[in-house]
Amino acid sequence: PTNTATQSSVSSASITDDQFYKDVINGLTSSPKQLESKYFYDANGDKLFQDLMNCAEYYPTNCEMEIFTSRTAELAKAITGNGDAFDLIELGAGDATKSSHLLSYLIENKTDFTYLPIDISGNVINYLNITLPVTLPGIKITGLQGEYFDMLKKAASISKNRKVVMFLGSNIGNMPVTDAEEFCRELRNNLSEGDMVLVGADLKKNPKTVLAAYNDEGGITKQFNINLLTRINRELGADFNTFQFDHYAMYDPETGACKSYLISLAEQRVNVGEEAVDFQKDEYIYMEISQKYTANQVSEMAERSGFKPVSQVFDNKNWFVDAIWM
Ligand code: AVJ
Repeated sequence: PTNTATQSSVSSASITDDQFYKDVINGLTSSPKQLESKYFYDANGDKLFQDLMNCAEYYPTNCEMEIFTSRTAELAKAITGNGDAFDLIELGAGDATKSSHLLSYLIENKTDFTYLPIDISGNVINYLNITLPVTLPGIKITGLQGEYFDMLKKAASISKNRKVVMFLGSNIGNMPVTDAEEFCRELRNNLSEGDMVLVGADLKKNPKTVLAAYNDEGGITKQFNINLLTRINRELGADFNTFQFDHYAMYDPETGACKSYLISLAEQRVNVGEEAVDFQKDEYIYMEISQKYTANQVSEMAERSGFKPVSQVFDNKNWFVDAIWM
């Protein structure tokens, strides 16, 4: 199929230097083809993820929300030290709906802390910087837009306070197990003695429950994946025909890996910037992993990456855990 590309509206000189462009070309010229799920979150992707969180099948947000609303005191007790000021850093803060329950509890209890949300999305950081001082009067907030470790280093250069790093929503699941472990080790290396982390992980459960969350009846997960193709079209002057791709999700209860793919419905050529990418019919693009763990595997990961597991807080169904490590 031929599409009418609109590359004239894009200055390719700047685009080819762009990290997004490099990552997309790299992924689409690899075998098998892949794209990075961290790029799902443009303004449209943020909105689609909001829709996902509101859809019946997508349970992780509700589970962690239950932990943050009904076990707030426990979480606060675990992370509050001797009363000295500390920095509460959140990696991938999103709209901070979960953490705001903890923030509100800490403020009410006159805890001395500064909230430093870090997110790849500039929309998200602007939103938090503007709305949180209104919804949570008295909050000290410094939003940081960028990659996690760049911004973590920046946070450490701004303040020498003890750090508590939150990594919620099972965002850790968007890495394969060995990468997640490496990520935790790097996190540990960026922290000091006495610093803590609060990691949210989605737990292994009935495989049908997991699969349904990533294969919803309403097709929001499909749109969420397809939106990355639309983003590539718009931002990188590509000509994906989004109707020629379908979404496929699978969950392996043995490994705990839940993976999403986009399947090419036809033999087709897609132009991305200066590159032509050929697809076989039925060829897949590997889009995302959402890894599930047992509670023990979460503690093992802590230990293997140089942390000490301190405590674990579960929702009522034991579908999700917020683990505290030192
Ligand atoms: C935001 C990474 C936690 O993997 O469950 C939701 C993203 N992908 N549905 C997840 C997502 C498909 C989500 N995280």
